Amino acid sequence: MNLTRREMLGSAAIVGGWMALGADAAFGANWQPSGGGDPYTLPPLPYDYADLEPHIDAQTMKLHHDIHHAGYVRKANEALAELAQVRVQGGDAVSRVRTLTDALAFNLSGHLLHSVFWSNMAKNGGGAPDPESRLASMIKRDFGSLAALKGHFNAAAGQVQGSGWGILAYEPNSQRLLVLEAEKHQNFSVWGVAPLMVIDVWEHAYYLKYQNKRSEYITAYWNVVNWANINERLEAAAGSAGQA
Ligand code: MN3
Repeated sequence: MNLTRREMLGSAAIVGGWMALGADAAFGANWQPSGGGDPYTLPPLPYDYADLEPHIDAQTMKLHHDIHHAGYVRKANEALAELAQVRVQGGDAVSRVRTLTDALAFNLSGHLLHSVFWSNMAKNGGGAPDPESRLASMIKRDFGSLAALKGHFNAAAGQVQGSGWGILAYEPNSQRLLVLEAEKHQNFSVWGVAPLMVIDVWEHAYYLKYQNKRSEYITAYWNVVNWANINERLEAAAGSAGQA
């Protein structure tokens, strides 16, 4: 996936707390409208269900992608369609805007984060970022070391109350990396950031294999991290800014 600054700036969507810094750049090529039909489509996994074994099991990957992620895509499309109906109907129907906007934020944020999540992982992943990469130098500058980032990220993901995400994001105003967490898919988000590396800590992401041991799942995640993808996302989001 080659992402350019132009593509990144090509569209900015503001959705439920996420400003997508360029749709393709932040979320991959398949999340956005493709002409006719539904605005959002489920991106295929970039690998086979079993490719992340033994760290993430094939059954979890299949259910997670084919059922859970697909559900967010479908419901985001439904929310948009219902909002369009409300605009036409007017009158009492307008009272549904708050509920539908909430549904749009939740489901579209879920779609976007899952799209990032799949691409953040790879068969034979793990290790560390290329030491020559912008990602490696920004991690060192903003966190001190990769180990410090991992400790911070693990804590954020581990401490999410209930269902949510751990997130490494690029914040364009300060041109820095931030570790964030999200409850559900959208709460605690920060305007304007580009999610670079995310981990889903909803129980559906790990319970079949790890049961209640979320921390073991988070530890295992580092064995499948696709650092090249994360650096690519950073390059697309940061462009010529913030050269570390
Ligand atoms: Mn999920």
